[in-house]
Amino acid sequence: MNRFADIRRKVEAGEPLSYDDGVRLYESPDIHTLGELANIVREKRHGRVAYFNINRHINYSNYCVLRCRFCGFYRAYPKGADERRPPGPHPGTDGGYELSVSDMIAQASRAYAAGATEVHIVGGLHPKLPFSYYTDMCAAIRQACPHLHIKAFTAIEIIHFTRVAKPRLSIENVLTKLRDAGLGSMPGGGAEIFDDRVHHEAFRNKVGEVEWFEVHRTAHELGIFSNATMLYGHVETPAERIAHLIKLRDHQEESLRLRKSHFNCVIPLSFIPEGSDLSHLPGPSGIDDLKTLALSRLMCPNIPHIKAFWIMQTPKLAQVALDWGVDDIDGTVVYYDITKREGGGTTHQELSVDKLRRMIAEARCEPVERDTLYRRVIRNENTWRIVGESWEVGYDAAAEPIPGTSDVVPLQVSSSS
Ligand code: V47
Repeated sequence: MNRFADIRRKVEAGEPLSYDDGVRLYESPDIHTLGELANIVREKRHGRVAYFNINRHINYSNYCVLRCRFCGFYRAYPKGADERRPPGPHPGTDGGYELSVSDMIAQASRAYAAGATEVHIVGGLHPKLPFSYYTDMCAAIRQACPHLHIKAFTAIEIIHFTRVAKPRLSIENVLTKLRDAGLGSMPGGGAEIFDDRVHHEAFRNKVGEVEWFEVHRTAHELGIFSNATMLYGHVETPAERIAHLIKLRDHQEESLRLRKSHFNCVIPLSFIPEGSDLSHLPGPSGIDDLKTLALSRLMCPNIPHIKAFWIMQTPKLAQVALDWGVDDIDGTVVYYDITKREGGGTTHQELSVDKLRRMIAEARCEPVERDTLYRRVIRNENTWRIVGESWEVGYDAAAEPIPGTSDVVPLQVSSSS
């Protein structure tokens, strides 16, 4: 019964757990005590509140210069393609696409008109698009949707932009230009697992932890908030996950002490093998998901939120995880192209606000709609505002965010301009 008395004492006293504590907890079959301990940290910070948001994920292109083995999203850029061609789908190139800036405005505007507070924008490392494409995209969305929060670009994309910019730019310059154009904060993608062996085996040519942390350090120095992910359940060991989480905790400790902003959230991403070069692997089990989410809560008590991204953990497991340290389940999402289940599935992956609220309430939590920075969103029939802000935004909850919904693959709809 008292197997974890020493760890419980540390958790209750708010002391950091050691690497050995983390490994011991992972190796124990007692997932209930693990969940209970994680919930001590969760409830100290958030009580029974569980957050969701009304958001829209938009993937601007799946062309990528990398070939990460865990990724089923990337497509090779066609050899000999005319770089001056208008962005759009390119039949015969295995489903490759890139959206024009006007496609992006159209998608963001529809989401905004239907009441979304956030667009989450990421894509592959496109070999040809100039840096101005990304600043133009942010500026155009900012102009069309003044209060829509633009959360965009993983640390890996930011490094890519430093290289495609002509002349090359520093990380600080890239982030400053994007922020001036409208970027609000950064998502946590591209972290995978901070370990040389795993890096070599699963994503050899991607920039590694040094650069990933450098981007987030610079963002935090500039006052840009960001998130942090961990992709688990492929070729890494549980002990390597613990080491990854401790690196995030150490970075956060520095950012809280020295910088203007910090990580808001850890998102442990459950590996989906379908469509990747690692499709022979089984992917994490439900127990493994729960253990990893709970350990993320326990190992990183200085990072405010732990998110179960329902697209990857599934809505059912994300709901149960609200008792395993999780306080956030992401949002409505609507379209998601990076991972798809069930034999390649559709990009239309959506949960309604009603469904999100019901899932949370059924788990005996209080559903709270947040904005990207975890401020409460207050809605009336057709306006929303954020607590502490003087402006409000009108919307039409009945508006269909994207015409045609489920059978349309909007990422392949292009306009030329
Ligand atoms: O960087 C790629 C991962 C990430 C697979 O910050 C895969 O709020 C599972 O970062 N199975 C993108 N994961 C998603 C991401 C994210 C998602 C939700 C919220 C936030 C946030 C960030 O997806 C990539 C990569 O690590 N990924 N392939 C796969 N087969």
